[in-house]
Amino acid sequence: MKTVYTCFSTDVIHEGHLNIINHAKEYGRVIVGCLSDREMMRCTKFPTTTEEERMNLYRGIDGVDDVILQDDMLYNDVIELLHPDYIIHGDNWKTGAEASIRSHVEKLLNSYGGQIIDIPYTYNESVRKIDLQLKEKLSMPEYRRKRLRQLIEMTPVVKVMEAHSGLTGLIVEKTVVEGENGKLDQFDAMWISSLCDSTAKGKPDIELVDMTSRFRTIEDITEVTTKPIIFDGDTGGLTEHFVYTVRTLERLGVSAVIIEDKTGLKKNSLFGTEVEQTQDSIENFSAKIAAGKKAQLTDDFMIIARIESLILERGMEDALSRARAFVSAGADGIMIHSRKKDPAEIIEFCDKFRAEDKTTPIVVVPSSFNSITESELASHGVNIVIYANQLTRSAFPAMQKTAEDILKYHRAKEVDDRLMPIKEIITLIDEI
Ligand code: SPV
Ligand code: MG
Repeated sequence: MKTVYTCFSTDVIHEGHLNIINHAKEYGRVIVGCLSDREMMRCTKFPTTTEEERMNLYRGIDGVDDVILQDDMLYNDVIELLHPDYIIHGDNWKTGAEASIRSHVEKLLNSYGGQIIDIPYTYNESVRKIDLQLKEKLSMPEYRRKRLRQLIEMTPVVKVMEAHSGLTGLIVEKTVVEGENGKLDQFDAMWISSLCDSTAKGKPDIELVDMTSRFRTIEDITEVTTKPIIFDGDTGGLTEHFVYTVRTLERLGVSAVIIEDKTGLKKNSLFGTEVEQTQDSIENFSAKIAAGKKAQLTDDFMIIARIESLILERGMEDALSRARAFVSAGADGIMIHSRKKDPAEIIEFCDKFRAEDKTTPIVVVPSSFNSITESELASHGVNIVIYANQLTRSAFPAMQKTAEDILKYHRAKEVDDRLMPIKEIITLIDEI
């Protein structure tokens, strides 16, 4: 009897999946692979059920003979194990990001005479409805909120990109690339940067854009995306105000707020000691963290303490003693910041902190120390890497140059070849 294999990465079975199984049955014994959580969130969607729940779901489908776990989106593990005669898939993987997976699978199968069966992808009203339900489930506050904690558990390093509008949110949501290893990759979460949120409004990054406006930015983003959000809470403001901010962020489905141990008129950290900045006392800032933790209603939400000692040149010991104190006050994570090009002081902090604290998540923002890779940072105990401002910094020069050139040439023809075609811009946004 021949073996037919298909890989599912879905939390809900619809007509399309049943169609695949019905076709598969005609070719032999049907084995369904359940794509592991780790791989599913890299190449399709974040799972809303556990691997075990999904495996049980697939086992219950009529015509399925066996279900196994597939822990490699490129199918290397299952092909080596099963040498299936056929791999069956909807023909939607012939285009888009998954096309590279298909051609990899085809090569593997060719090496021993296996074959791909592409069947027409089923897309009708009921499939569309289920897709929407899944999307809704992923984007609802209660699901989105807890996802950062899940990601910290599930992935070696959580990759976060800044977003400051619906459009930049969509870029973080949808950008998928094929990495050097042939696997697909995407960002895990979004950072709502005070710098970029302020800059988009033409305002300085000094806590001038008020919380109501910052919450509006969050809502613009949550309306069109599903990925979890880390909010840049600046200093958190007065403790009496911060507790309300925590409640609102939780309600909006934000996963974490990062507050920095500065006080008074905060300026962006990348100014370092070129501008006057006051660091908050350990006592005050610990009290702010403790009040925030006490105010929060869910167990999912995280309050992450950001330490400015290295930025303000107060030394490593100061940074470490603050980290200890803030964790004792209830902080769910520590963000250590630096504006040096060399990552040495960040690495030293991470190594020393990890030597005494094995579990509290460490967050870094490698804007200045940008030569170090995510995996190098992870090897020093970093859990979350935030790319805090790169979308804004790449968009600005492009827009400025276009404006200058139109002024220069008194027409738009000269800039046309660097513009997104009109056809693409009008179809960029999905209609509901
Ligand atoms: C931000 O993105 O607003 C930050 C990070 O706070 S930094 O600009 O590096 O201070
Ligand atoms: Mg900021």
